[in-house]
Amino acid sequence: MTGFSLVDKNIVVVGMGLTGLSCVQFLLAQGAKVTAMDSRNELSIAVDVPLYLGAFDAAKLCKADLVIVSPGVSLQTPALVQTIAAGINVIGDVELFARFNTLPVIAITGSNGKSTVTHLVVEMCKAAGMKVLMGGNIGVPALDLLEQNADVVVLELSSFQLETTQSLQPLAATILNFCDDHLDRHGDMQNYQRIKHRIYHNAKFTVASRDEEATQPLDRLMDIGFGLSASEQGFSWDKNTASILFQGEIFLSSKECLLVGAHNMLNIQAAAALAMSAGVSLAAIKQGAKSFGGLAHRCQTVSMSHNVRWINDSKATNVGATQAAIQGIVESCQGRLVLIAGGEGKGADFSPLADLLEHSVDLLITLGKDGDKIAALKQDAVKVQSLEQAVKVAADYAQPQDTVMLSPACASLDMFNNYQHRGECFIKAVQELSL
Ligand code: UMA
Ligand code: ADP
Repeated sequence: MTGFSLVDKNIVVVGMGLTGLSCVQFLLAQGAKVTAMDSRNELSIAVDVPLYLGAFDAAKLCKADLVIVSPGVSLQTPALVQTIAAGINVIGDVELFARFNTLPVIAITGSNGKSTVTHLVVEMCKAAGMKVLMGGNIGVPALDLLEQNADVVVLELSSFQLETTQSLQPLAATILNFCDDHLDRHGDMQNYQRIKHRIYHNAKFTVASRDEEATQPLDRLMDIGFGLSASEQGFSWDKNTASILFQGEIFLSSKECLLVGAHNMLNIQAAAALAMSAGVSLAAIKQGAKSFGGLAHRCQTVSMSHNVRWINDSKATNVGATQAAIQGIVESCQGRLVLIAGGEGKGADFSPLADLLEHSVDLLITLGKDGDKIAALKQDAVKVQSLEQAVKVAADYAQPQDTVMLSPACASLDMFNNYQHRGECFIKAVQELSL
């Protein structure tokens, strides 16, 4: 956006995490007068601007020229409701990024697969010799990418970020899929989907699932589709040859890929469609897809001790991810499947798991705040108090050829710092079994 000056503007940054800190640095460099707020009572990091801790002060917010709110802070927070009602512009860091960015952007959202698709697109662009920047919900605040030279920026965007973004004009955008997630924050599925659809506003090319209409743009036809059945158009899947098709012709056999499971075949298709929109050749797309081995904490085999396969899928923080993980893993199970699930359910309905729990899972072990709700879906589920205890129960039960998978269908914050911490605790507990 040209002509948008921040010089001498009174700007309040709300939330002093990764996003807030990146906003403060950016705004200071732009010559703004910056104030920071965080609802914690203490902050262990130094901030270069006046900082107000504790309950947000609506009076201070209402005097600002602009308020930048971190994704983890709900717009329903009473002080922000008051600020918005007072007519103050409240935006997020991605909106600020969009107003200053001059590079082509590939934007990715969806309930599951965002990080995997983001990395796949990056690999495909790199295989084409492009200089590529990656950021957003993936852990690198979007503003940190400004001022860097590149051919393309690949952004993973959450519903929290899209809720406060209007000006992004992606070269290509996708909603990968939908399942119940973050309903504690967004209220209901309709509102959650409405927020995610903001990614298509002003997008040049749109990529969506042929199988899931809700992912498709509301006001135009999608440009490239992907799906789990064969199609003459876009990317698709041929069950008979277990291959990804492009315009009805075999493009890539699943055997050539390191990624496994139907959900990952969809992820490769979506990434291919996005990369193609950015001008990446089919050869480079194929090369990128073949070389990508997946990310930590997503269906990762972490031990084969005593011939039992232990899988860490700690990043499965919602029901859809755990469904995909069970479906993907069952195909390669030689023995029984033990599932460890539970945590902070974020208001989700767990009943879509019932069928898989009954037919594909032999033993269910649950823990965490909403563990009991999952346990109620399967007879003889074992409820435990800690992940270490869950691993012990699983180890006592498992025989050679069996698989034990941590795929919680819940966020981790009731018991752990984040999903990485939960995954690392799982790996440690599994490693300690063989000591
Ligand atoms: N805070 C308040 N009041 C509140 C809530 C939070 O003051 O009511 C403060 C906290 O005390 C803390 C700061 O805000 O100091 C944290 O801000 P934040 O929660 O927005 O987190 P950031 O560190 O800025 O990280 C965010 C994203 N986090 C969330 O959306 C919750 C990161 O995504 C993202 O990588 C990062 O920006 C860079 O863009 C993480 C995430 O969990 C991975 N995302 C959710 C998900 O994937 O499900 C959406
Ligand atoms: P996100 O960034 O959206 O959380 P990730 O790529 O990190 O997505 O994957 C998170 C979890 O979702 C993983 O545990 C994985 O098993 C599952 N998953 C990955 N891709 C898909 C997909 N296309 N559909 C359903 N689940 C998926």
